[in-house]
Amino acid sequence: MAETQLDFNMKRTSLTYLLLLLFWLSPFALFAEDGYRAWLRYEKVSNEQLLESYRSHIQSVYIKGTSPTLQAIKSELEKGLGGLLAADVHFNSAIQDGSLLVGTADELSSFFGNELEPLLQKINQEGYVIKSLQVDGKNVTVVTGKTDIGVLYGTFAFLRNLQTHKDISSLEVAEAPKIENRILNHWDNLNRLVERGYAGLSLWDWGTLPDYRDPRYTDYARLNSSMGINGTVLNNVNADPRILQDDFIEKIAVLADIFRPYGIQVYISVNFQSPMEVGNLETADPLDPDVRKWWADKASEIYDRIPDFGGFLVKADSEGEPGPFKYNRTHAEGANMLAEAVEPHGGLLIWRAFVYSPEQYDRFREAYDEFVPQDGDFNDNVLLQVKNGPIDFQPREPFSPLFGALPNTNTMLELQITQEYFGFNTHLAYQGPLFTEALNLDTYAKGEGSTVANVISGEVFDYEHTGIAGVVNLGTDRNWTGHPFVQSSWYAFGRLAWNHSLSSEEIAEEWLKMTFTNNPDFVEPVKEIMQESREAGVNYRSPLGLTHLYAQGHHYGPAPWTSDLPRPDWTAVYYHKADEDGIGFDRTETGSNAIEQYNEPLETQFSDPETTPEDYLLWFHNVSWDYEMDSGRTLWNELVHKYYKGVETVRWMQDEWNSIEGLIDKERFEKVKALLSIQEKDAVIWRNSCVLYFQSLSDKPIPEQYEKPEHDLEYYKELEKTRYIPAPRYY
Ligand code: GCW
Repeated sequence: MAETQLDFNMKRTSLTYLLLLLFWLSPFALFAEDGYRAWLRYEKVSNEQLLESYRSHIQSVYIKGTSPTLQAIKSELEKGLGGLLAADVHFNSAIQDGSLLVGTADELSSFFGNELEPLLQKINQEGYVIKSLQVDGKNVTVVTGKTDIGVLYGTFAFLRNLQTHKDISSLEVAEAPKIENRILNHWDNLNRLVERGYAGLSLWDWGTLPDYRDPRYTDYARLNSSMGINGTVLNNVNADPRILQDDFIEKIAVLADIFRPYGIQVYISVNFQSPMEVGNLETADPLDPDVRKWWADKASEIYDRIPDFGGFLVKADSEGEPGPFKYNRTHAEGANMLAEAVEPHGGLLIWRAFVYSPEQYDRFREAYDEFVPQDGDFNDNVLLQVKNGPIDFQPREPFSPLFGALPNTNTMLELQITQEYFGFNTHLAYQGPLFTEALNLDTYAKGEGSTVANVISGEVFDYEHTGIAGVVNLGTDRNWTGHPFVQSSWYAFGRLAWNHSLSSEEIAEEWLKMTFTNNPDFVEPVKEIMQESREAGVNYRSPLGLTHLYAQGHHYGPAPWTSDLPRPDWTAVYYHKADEDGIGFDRTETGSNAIEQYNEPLETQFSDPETTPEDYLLWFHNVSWDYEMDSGRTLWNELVHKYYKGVETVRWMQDEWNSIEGLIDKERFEKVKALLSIQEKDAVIWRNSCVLYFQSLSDKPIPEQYEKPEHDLEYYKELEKTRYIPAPRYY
């Protein structure tokens, strides 16, 4: 009896296992996807023919070197090839047909002599070469570079070919980054709340560091390194001085150890007042010898623990953060003191140019007016970090005139990946088109072709150091970014930091293939959605050069009526200047004359509404509601048209997304679908709030063909006060 019972139990257990196995093999389980792997999913290549071809080209791996980076490469190849080819990866010490040779050019030179020289000459220390060639009559593929890190980047690039189903039979690639420092900025507070972060808590679990090394830190490094990101600023620019305490330095050192094999240097944001806050000094005056010594000692302490520490990032005399002004010192004096502290160790000092004060009549002018007179005053290891636009990461801005105006100051670009002004984690707003637009705008600093990208890569002026930064919101959400598509902006930033001549479209395509599927029935329509999504966001929020119509503080919904705040430059009316006659900020000679900050021919172009691109019209001009636009519509009708178009595009995005149902996993399909429906509702709120508010000033009708706003203006004003805002209060 007992035996029978046992038998039965065993059968039941086996049956349970069998059912479980069947479940895991079922499409539901196979497609289970939480987004954690992001674009490094390494799913088996779905096309059988291609799979066979890949298997024949990669039969084994010959890897030379044992450094931690080479070990990271080996483990990535195990994961990557193992997954993509659905086969065990054989590491061989002999070369055969179908060998993948991986190692630095020095290590591998015995195999190919000088054959790779012409390609190697095209790359720098971080670059890589991938080439199909013959060694001793065997067909092999080489992934190499001048350094281990170059080989790592090459490995990721090689895997990307497989992930995106490219032909790998005759590869010949030589790639190297043009920008030296490709850095993420985390606005993470030490209490783990992330300023403008919408994806959970900070990744850095300071409470369990340095003892616990969360495996997630390594995955973070892998994802970033796969794009060539080589630096990360761990904490918020609104910096807590405690980051410089010994206990934090220990914690940071562990993160640096984890990131090092992946070529990622750590930086921290520091508070200018630190010598007083954590150092017991009575002043933080940058010219005071004790203060200078304090910083120099602090830097030495850090470098003792972290020899490849990147340096400091500083937000000073900006939005209430302390800085040199209190001591009547200049930005350059403040920056140079810190630069001298890190200089003996090879560190960089990154000083932000995000400054504006309530006294200034036009916030647009301020950074230029403060920094241009100091061009040439900054030390060689200082980089000035400038946001792409003159105001603040708005859905569309002209470029900051600082780009192209600082021949003697290393100037780097700051972009925002986190969607502070694009609907947080609920709206789909791929930033690729914004980033490429920002990079490709021409400053005319040295004639045509002096694009922002060429300025920041040191091609226009001879900069000592170059850099690009992306403010990112990664958090503890399983998928890192909250909205699955914010991953695409993180990816776009990384890819453009490596190669700014890529198009947003090709990046979107690459990302979609790696993150979802290579199926063109999915990739094509969703790529279109991504490409349109930024413009949709501009249209339903602030078309034609309007800006900053946000509800204060959180920046989620609209409040174009805001007029009464402690600082005028935090109100919306400051930016749109609408009244019964017209709308827009006059930045020509009759107004703030900010356009004088641009080089010719831009100054002349922007001085006349007729020659100003309509996308920037209200950035530079106050025009009448009846002003005639290119379309033949009046400005009022065009404005209404754009607002309605923004909502229509979101509805079109919904339809397109619905059309791909069944082509990807249910989890992500359903999530994006639900988020698009939130976005549609929000877009309608934006449109109605703005159109009704501006109508209260223009006194013009909403043309017949458009659906009437559901509610009146008062309703939307009230909504601003009562609505739930989907973000943490970090302040
Ligand atoms: O746009 C503003 C943000 C602040 C941010 C600031 C900055 C970190 O609203 O949250 O502070 O920019 O860039 O310093």
